Amino acid sequence: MKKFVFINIPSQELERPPAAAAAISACVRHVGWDCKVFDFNLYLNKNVDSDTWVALEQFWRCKSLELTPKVNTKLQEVVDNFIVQIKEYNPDMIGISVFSRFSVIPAWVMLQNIRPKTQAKIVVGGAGSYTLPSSLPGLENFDFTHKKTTFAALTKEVGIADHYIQGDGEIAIMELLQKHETIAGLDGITPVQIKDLDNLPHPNYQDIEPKKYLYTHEPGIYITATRGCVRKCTFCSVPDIWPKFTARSAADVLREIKHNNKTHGVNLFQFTDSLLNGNMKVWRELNRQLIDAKKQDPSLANIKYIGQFICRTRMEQTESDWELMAKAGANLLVTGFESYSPHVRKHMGKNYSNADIEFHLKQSAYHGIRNVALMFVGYPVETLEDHEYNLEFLHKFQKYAKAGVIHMIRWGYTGMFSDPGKIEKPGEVKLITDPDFLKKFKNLPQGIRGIALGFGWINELNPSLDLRERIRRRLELHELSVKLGWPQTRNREELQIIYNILHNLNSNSLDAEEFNKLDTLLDFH
Ligand code: B12
Ligand code: SF4
Repeated sequence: MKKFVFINIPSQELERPPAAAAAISACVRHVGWDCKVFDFNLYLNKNVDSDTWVALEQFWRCKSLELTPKVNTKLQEVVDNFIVQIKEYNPDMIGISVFSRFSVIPAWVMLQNIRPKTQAKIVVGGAGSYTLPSSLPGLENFDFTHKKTTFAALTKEVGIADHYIQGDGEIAIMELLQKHETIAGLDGITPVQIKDLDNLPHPNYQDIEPKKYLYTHEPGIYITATRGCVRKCTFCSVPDIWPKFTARSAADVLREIKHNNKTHGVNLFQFTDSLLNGNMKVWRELNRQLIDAKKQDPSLANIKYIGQFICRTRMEQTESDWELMAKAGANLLVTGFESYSPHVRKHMGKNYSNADIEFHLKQSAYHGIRNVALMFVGYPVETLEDHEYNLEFLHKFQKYAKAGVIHMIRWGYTGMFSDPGKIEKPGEVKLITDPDFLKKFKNLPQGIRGIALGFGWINELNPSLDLRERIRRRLELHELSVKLGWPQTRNREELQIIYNILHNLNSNSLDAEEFNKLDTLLDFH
């Protein structure tokens, strides 16, 4: 029997087993190959001390410029030991999974080390593998502006991988192992979205037992019920990645939930979907079936779920939808309200009203469902009046933040747009970029330089919203959030990036000095 190794690359959170490993290993076994998952993320974490882990994460996230010799030596030792295990299994093919852009550097290290030590074919996949490889050490002078290449394509080009798969991996990997002639998504061929999610093998966790992960409260599992979205918001890449919203049947999703509850004893399910409530009919049905299953089998009573959610208009939902969700186990909804200004939301392509937001939060409060509120600061059409709405949001819903109904808020600074063309609208948005930005960021590490360049825009039709003003608004919202006791998520990292970027604007007309002490000026509690 042919053998496949799936390697999960850091840096990823360690809360739950990686979903891609479970999905792809199931497909590999489905076509008659033996498969073993090796989670290098978990292995590394277990084999280095916490200082080394932090140093590695910082470097991979482009927050530090280099690793100390001590950390480098330790990393090399762990990589060598890890590869010994792979060699013992003696695979015919190795899959390398690159979760996000923060996995690009460690994936490069793994490939360079493993390639000379194996005869196995190597295939690279994952959302991080089709980002620009601009963070890779040694490629500082590579001209990515003119030679657009993805990390995955580069690995094939330099010979450390044989293939790469872009987009959803399930069908593509099965076809690769079965030696199909043309495979959508393989080696630069345009990927095709999977239309029938019900017929894919269910993800399998036999090698990545959820209880072995470093969960906060209880072990859990990722689950995917839909791909794509029913909306097309200007700033979002989801409709480009998955042009058609596709949902599994409620019955198939429930089968997977029950199986993982019985096999691994997990009650917590985190949906990877871009939104849970994309198709209200399917959504209601899943909740109903979960409630029925809980009634029939009391051992399922503690099942709960978390996932991303959209705020819907009052017309699209009823109070009983919320009751259904609560009974089915809705625990945490990550909801992109995005702005409290109707004007900004309208431009984004979100047509719910402020009364709809209030209804959403009221129902959540009534049923004890928590929310993470995702908000944008400095969207190109945002005026001072719009910004005032966001400040009002903090005052108006403070009671929900204090009560835990809004478990966290994230004020996302508006940086780079994946497709600026989708934002531009005659009479409203005409984006121009400061041609000097590249020069101004020459002191930044490559990985952060990419992010920094996304700061260079200005909307010619709303010129007072320049970089300084966008950051001022971001800081004002941060400070008011702290003052009013709002729990915030991920803001330290984001504000530090903003700080570093300002710090490096050495030839900019902006006076970066006043932000130099940002770290000590700002209260992060
Ligand atoms: C859940 C999630 C999270 C969770 C959990 C992450 C985790 N497991 O560690 C949290 C909130 C913690 C998170 C964090 C981040 N995330 Co996130 N996240 C997601 C989300 C919503 C689902 C991911 C998932 O599990 N999907 C289900 C699995 C099955 O899909 P998958 O991993 O993509 O794998 C499929 C294919 O990629 C492919 N594949 C994957 N590996 C391999 C390997 C081989 C060999 C093959 C053939 C195929 C293959 O096949 C799989 C099945 O189709 C996605 C968006 C999305 N809807 O996909 C974003 C997404 C992956 N995240 C993203 C980002 C940027 C991040 C962060 C960097 C954000 C930040 N600034 O901090 C961090 C970094 C992660 C970290 N260090 O912890 C980006 C990645 C894009 C990029 N180019 O970097 C995505 C795509 C969102 C987006 N559109 O921007 N994330
Ligand atoms: S609703 Fe969310 S996932 Fe859908 S397009 Fe808008 S931002 Fe993207």
